[in-house]
Amino acid sequence: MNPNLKGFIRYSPEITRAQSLGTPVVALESTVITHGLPYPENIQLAQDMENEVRQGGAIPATIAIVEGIIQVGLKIDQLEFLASDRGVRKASPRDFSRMAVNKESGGTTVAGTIVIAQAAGIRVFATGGIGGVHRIPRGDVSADLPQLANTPVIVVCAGAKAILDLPATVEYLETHGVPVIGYQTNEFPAFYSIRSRLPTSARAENPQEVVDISRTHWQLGMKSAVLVTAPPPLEVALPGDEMREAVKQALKDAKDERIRGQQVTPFLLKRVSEITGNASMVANLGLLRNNAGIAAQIARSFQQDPQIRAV
Ligand code: PSU
Ligand code: MN
Repeated sequence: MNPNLKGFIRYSPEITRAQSLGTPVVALESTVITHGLPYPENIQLAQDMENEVRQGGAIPATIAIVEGIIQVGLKIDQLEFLASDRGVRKASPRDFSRMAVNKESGGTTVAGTIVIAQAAGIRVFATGGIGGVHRIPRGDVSADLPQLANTPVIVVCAGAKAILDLPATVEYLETHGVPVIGYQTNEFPAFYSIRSRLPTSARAENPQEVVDISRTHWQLGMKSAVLVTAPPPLEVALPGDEMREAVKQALKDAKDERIRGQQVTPFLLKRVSEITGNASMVANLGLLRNNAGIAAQIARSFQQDPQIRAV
């Protein structure tokens, strides 16, 4: 828990109410809105994810920084502003202080969102794919990875983004003690595609099994996140070879254009989408909605669990 950060958070009325009533809540990130998808697909997606969470019986808490304030739960005009203003920042934990001082706005990454969610008492979070170890530039490792190693929340994703070095990313998670649960699968999904040939460390068939493993992980005194990896839905998943070809080309372009730092991931996602004629974006949107729905079910099981309060 981070009592300092907790003091900086502003909650929407709906989240305050949900928390006082004990209604299940799912945290959602916002870099996917500000930097992961173009307008207007991004605003549509933000609302679709919130609707998926509601249909699953939970309340969505989209998290972002608005004029320097950490917001848990956004109003529609705040979402619209973040989705359409090209000047907003990509906010990882290292960026919070400058954004607070300068009263800047931005979308929080997986790393940024989970650290806020945990401080806000929200234990279940959904995203598309986590960041990880990049193939290029060498040495680029997403802040998502160390944060996952240190934040006890359940993260629902479709694996790590396929633009990354997936074997190295899975190894990092193993080194840092992060359980990787395949959701109805034994294989770590490859974000746009179903298969990666990489193993998970556990398997769950349903939300209750995810909660059982997570609760026990924390009862054992572990402090890390639990990663729940669900394959992209069949109707939108890309064939493995099509995905690999597109990623290869996008990586070459990033290298030629010397893309660096926070721009790497947004550049690659955009290029892969252009190369696949939008098919990768359709897959991305489909898996984001799917993950939001699964996270809602997990949040319900989590909230009903009689032993969970102690961990
Ligand atoms: N999932 C998506 N699209 C995205 C992201 C996740 O489907 O754009 C974002 C997340 O916010 C994640 C970030 O934390 O990409 C990773 O960026 P970087 O590699 O710079 O850490
Ligand atoms: Mn990076």
